[in-house]
Amino acid sequence: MSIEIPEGLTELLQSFTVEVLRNQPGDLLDFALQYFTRLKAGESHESHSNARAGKAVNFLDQAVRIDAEISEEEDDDDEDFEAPVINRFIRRASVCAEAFNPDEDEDDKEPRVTYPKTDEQRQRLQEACRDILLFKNLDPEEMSQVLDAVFEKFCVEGEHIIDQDDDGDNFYVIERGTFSIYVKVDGTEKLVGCYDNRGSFGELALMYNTPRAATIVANLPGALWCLDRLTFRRIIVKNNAKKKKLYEAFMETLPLLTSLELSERMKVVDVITTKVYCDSQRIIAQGDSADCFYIVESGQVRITIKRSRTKNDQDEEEVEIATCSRGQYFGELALVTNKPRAASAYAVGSVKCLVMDVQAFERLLGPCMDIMKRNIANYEEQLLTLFGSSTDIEQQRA
Ligand code: 1OR
Ligand code: 1OR
Repeated sequence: MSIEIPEGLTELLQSFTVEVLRNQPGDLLDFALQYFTRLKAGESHESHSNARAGKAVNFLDQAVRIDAEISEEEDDDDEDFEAPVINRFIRRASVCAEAFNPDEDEDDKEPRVTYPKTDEQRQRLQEACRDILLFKNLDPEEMSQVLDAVFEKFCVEGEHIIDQDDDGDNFYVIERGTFSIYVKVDGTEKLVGCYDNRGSFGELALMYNTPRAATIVANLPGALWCLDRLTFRRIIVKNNAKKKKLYEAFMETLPLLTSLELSERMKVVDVITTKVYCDSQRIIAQGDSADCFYIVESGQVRITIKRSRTKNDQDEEEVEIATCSRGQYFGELALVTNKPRAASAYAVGSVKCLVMDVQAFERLLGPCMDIMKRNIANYEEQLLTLFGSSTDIEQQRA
């Protein structure tokens, strides 16, 4: 008895197998569903690869609707717009180094992703992204592309958003929820930090094409905004390349960073953002909880501390205790001691600071801790001179 092999079966399975081997999807069934659905819809591999001749194509690229293609095909028919289909669950099995040349305009080559959003979603998204340092230096057009490209993900308690050593798929901005950070130390996972309803994570693997450096687990049901790897690289990494050119020389002049290797100093550039303050603007408020570290790029910063005018008096005055100018830093004390801000900081004239978040501070500035601790010991001495007894110091710090 002979079994007849239907015409086309071999080719069909072969093409599918090639795509699987190319993409190494985490969820084979999901990948197959996407692949065959697209095939059925006539959006075959071949038709797309013709449209993007010369570029190695993988299935992830196929699933993304490309702006250029949309405009060619449907420019005059906006009403038929269809949400893009992106298999965001595909995890890259291996990542090769993608050199980034900031002088080359990648905009025309890379796919643009758009997830339509309701006004309510867009408002929540803008709120969540407001303080994300990596977005701070983007121009309005770049920011708008980022807002278009992110998609929402709801997570359940205990869900692993990222597993250490995996390849990087997305960058995540927290909409709500708390997330624990674990890092493997001698094979055992150690809790090293936590995100509490704000912040972002997952940028390192995408920036440096390295495996995930930590595991991130949702402690509660929560929500995240996810930015896919391609868009992250096209916009954020490109922006960082510009930043590197601007700040390379300045980094070399900072006494604080002398203990870092050149490559580590460049990583500092990747995570910093610039913030501008006008005259008298408060940068840090004494007693607040801390999440940032500052280096003065230009202008002067006045550090003040509150002091009671008389003993047992609630009436306080602010005394200037130090000024920081170009190349000096402040805001490290609360991060090192894990206490509220010990002093306030105000701009004198127009001030520009480089700002780094606490996670980056802990991750990158470990080797600079000796210098910082020496300085902190100096504060203690100055404080003794200023306030006299150590009991007063404790009161000031309480
Ligand atoms: P990623 O793409 O490597 C894991 O995926 C993410 O965890 C990482 O990007 C960071 O965004 C985030 N060391 C490494 N990654 C960290 C850390 C961290 N904290 C958050 N992430 N350390 C903890 C610092 C508080 C250093 C531990 C030694
Ligand atoms: P922070 O995170 O506590 C306020 O936020 C910053 O002001 C602080 O980190 C330091 O960077 C800086 N002398 C000089 N600078 C200080 C001092 C200080 N305290 C805080 N900062 N002190 C000596 C006073 C004569 C006070 C030590 C408690």
